[in-house]
Amino acid sequence: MSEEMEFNTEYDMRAKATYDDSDIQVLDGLEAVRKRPGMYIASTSEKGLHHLVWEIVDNGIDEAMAGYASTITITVDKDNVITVRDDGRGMPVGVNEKTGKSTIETIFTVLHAGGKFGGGAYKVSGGLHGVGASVVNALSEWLEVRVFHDGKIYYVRFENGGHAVKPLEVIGECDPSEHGSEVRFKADPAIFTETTVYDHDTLRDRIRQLAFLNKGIRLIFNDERAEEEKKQHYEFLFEGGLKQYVEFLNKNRTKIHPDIIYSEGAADNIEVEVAVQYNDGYNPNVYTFCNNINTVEGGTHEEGFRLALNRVINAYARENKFLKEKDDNLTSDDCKEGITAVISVKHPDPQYEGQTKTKLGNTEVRRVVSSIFGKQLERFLMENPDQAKLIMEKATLASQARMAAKKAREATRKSALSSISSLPGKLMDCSSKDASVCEIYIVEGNSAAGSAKNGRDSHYQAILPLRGKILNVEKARQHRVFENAEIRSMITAFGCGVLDEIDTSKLRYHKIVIMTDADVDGSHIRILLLTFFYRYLRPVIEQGYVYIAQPPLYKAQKGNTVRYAYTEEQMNQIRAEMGDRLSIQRYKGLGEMDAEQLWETTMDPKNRTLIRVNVDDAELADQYFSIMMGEEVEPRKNFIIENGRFATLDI
Ligand code: 1YM
Repeated sequence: MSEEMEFNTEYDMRAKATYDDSDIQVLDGLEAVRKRPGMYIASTSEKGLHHLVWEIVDNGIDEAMAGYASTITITVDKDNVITVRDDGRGMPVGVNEKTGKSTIETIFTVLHAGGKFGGGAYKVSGGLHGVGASVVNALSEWLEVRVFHDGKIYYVRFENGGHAVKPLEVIGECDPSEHGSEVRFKADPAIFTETTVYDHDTLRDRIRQLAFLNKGIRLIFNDERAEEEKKQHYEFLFEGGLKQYVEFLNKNRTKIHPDIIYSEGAADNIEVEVAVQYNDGYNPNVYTFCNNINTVEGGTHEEGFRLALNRVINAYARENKFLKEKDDNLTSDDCKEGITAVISVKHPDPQYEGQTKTKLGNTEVRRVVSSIFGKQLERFLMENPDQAKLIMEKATLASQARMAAKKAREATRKSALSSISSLPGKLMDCSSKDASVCEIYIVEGNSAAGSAKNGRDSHYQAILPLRGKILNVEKARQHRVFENAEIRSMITAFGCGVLDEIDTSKLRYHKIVIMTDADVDGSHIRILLLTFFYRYLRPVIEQGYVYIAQPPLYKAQKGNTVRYAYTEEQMNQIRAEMGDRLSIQRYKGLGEMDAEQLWETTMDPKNRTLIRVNVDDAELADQYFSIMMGEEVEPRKNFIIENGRFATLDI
């Protein structure tokens, strides 16, 4: 803990961030944004569409974090029009000197005007994608702004690529006590060609997350689209902040100690909030944020956290004789086994690094987090000796298991690295050695594997049959995982190692295809495999190498015409198209298909549909695995009902 550190919880995040009407730098128009939207938002797919919402919500959050707003309401209308409203000061209603137009028109028509400009201002919530309100306007079919201020309602509407229809005007009166800003927009379908329909769960989950990350701010979400099975109205307000976030993340887990370790503080203009609780699982779940952005690649805040956790736990373990003099220190992994932790920092000038620019780089953050969290963790252990004991026992057990695992793992790694001759015997490898074209099908069951073997193109398609049961890695310590025969053969076949030793450049197949039956058992095996990939081979998922094969559900035949249906809807359509006297076969398993059928329907790149697995949201994936693999039946049932989207395996 450094002596010179100052703790200043009164830090004003907006210290130099006041704008006035003349501050706005006049930049290029919106034409450029419409021409090349990809340069301004992540993409014009569903992800980019949701981005528009976050851009506007961020402005409301900024106003709330500055202390002026307390509630932000987000509404999706039937026609997928978004309305975001806050109860802050209201955007400035004056005229901008440089542009001669209203400040509001300037914010919405001049690139970057609403975000960082003139050097002094910064946005706390944005930063990564903080492209500003003008980009949202540029990519909307139309956009309206209302400001409630001094008893008046100010209004301006933009159309046609972001042009104001009329200058800002007063369109009515409101109660003089009312104040705030409202932005309403409709995403332009000419830009968002894939979809302009917002996903209920995506909106709800992120809004809830923003409420956890910004304690005391009320976030309201209304989904007005008629969807009977979904609740329409949510109100999120968490006075406990990250403490409640960890409670939420751990709700389906068995906690090993009752109280959440919570710490917050500020130093050097950096605000820090950390919450931690251990569960009886073996995997760590550590989520980090900077300025509300999920820094999935970690960075200096995570390093600071890890340093403190290590330092404090080892010191306590030695002092209280959980470690003997001759024992080695507990490693970082030992201290993290079964931990659920959320780390959130707010920084005036974040630097992002890494492949996806989601790794926090500011070096001073390491020291600040380590000092603030370390101090409060130390205090928690001192004040709660019973809970401290449980944590110490967990970490020391982890350490013993780690040593056993190391031995098992070395054996596996040796075989993984040695020559091709040690590839698993049941692997039917392909002849090509060019990983970029090679595919490996992980196939459940012997008869299916037989069909796959005979149907495949052996030049680039390898088959790995799974015989034994796949281990549930969520419920097993590492050394058990590495002893499992099916898992060993996958690791050896893939050739890229696992966990922190993974090197995806050594991956022998750039498509790993999970091919299981389209029934309950099949989906269970698929989830077990995905859990293993997620926990032990995550970069392989992240880099897009994992796929799910989609075998057909039905074969429909009339005379010489044969058609396959992959969904119930398709089957209905085929029925409608082909009329009666149709012979329909329902496939119960892959094994029922002969080699030719399997090739034609599921393996031939010309016809097949492969679903790429992605991990967009680690928190959700993690919940998914802990619930799907856990012992409790009720949460699993509810989760499946609530999260229908997992049917598409977008984990
Ligand atoms: C529904 C979205 O944008 N609220 C909002 C935005 C601003 C202000 C208040 C605001 C900020 C300041 C002074 C300041 C913005 N103002 C600007 C700019 N909600 C939403 N609420 N007065 C009002 O930062 O000093 C940009 S955003 F540039 F005009 F100052």
